[in-house]
This record gives sequence, structure tokens and C-alpha cells, in this order.
Amino acid sequence: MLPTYQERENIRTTLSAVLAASPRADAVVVDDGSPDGTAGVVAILGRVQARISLIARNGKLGLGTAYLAGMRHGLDAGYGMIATMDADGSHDPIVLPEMLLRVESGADLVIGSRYAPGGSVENFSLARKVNSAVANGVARTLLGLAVRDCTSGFRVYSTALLRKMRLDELRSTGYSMIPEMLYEATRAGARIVEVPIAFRNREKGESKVTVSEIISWMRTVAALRRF
Ligand SMILES: Nc1nc2c(ncn2[C@@H]2O[C@H](COP(=O)(O)OP(=O)(O)O)[C@@H](O)[C@H]2O)c(=O)[nH]1
Ligand SMILES: [Mg+2]
Repeated sequence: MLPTYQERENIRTTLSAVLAASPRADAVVVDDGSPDGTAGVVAILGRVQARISLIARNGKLGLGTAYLAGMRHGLDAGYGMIATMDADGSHDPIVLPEMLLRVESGADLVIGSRYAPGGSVENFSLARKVNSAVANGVARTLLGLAVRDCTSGFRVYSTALLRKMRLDELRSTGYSMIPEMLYEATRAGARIVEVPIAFRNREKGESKVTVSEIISWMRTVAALRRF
């Protein structure tokens, strides 16, 4: 599932790369009423390609609730695995088959990891590198997570794991859903594996990480530690 907000310039290329890399996978885009018409592009692609579907929400309800909407859709449809990845070209779907294979051979959660040995971050400004490293360090330390990349949105979950996690009780609405789901997966006893990825910053469109997203991220991660 690919969450989108203002990804009109990227979604077509991303979807065709995903479908080509993983012939067995279907793609679900969860769009939050992007003013640039991302949903319209996906709807048109979905008419000619049955593997593409769209969940169109009315407004910007946030990345966290977009993940939940996509996962509920996948659980209801009976898929065995659900992958999440950014739609902006940063997550190369070339590693998807390997990630899916790792779940099929026993992992519950596979993380496309920038910070595992062999992983990398390209095309990020120094400020973004620092921001990402700090966010990851904070999540890792505060939540006691034994994963190198706790803030990567490129993941594959087994649906067996998702059924064990208390999805209805997650408190995040935005980006903090990424560490929160990892925290909850750990509590549910998940076998977690990291696969190194070469993360490449977007070439088109803009990041949706804002100062208010960062503040709400910090608040939620700090609150999670207390529960
Ligand atoms: N549906 C939905 N998608 C979002 C929202 N915020 C971000 N996204 C998507 O989540 C992915 C990651 O966002 P991005 O801005 O690239 O984050 P960054 O890579 O950390 O700068 C992209 O595919 C975005 O379009 C949101 O509020 N709702
Ligand atoms: Mg991005």
C-alpha cells in the first residue's frame, strides 16, 4: 500500500515500478484528497490495470491513519502480506521480492533499512540526514527498539502479525505511526528482519514533514514510552 499526498508527478512511475518488480503483488493507493489530483491519476490507471486500486479519502487525515486504512483493506481482502512504501520514488521496489521472500520464510516484519549494514541514504541534505538520524535515535532509545532503522516506511508485515497487533488502540495519526507500529509489533512478539536499502530522496514534489509533524511525532513517541 502506498500512502499519497500531492504525488501526482510520482505516482505513475512508482506504480509501474512496483507492479513490474512484484508480479504477484497488487497495489493500493491511499490518497488524502491531494489538491494536485493524485487520486484522479490513480483512478484512471486502475481502470486499465486491475492490480491497482484506490482508497480516496476526503482530506488530509494523516500518514498514520492512511496506513491503517490500507491495512484494514488488505486484511479484509485476505492478503497474506502487506507492504508499505512511499510513493515518491525513495523506496526502490527492486528489493520488494526479497522482502516478501523473507516473510514467506518465517519473518513477521521485514524492514527496508537505510541504517543496516549495506544500506544508504542518497541525495539528502545534511539537515535531513541529521533530522532522520535523530528521529531514529530517539525512537530507538525511548522505545527500546532493537532495530537499526525504526523510522523507515518501507516494510512488509505478515497479516498474521497484523491480526495480533492491537491496531484499534494505536494512538498515532501522522508519521509517528511508523515507530509506533514497530513498537506494537515488538510487543506482539514479532520476528523482525532488516533488509538493507539504498534510500534515494525524492526528485519531484516536496516532503510533507512539517515542523508541526515533528512536534506531534516527539509528543507521541514520548507518550508511548509511558504506556
Ligand atoms: N495519505 C497520506 N499520505 C501521506 C501523508 N503525508 C505523507 N504522505 C505520503 O507518505 C509518503 C512519505 O512522505 P514524504 O513527505 O515523502 O516523507 P519523507 O520522505 O520523510 O520526506 C509519501 O508517499 C507521501 O505522499 C498524509 O497525510 N496522508
Ligand atoms: Mg519522501
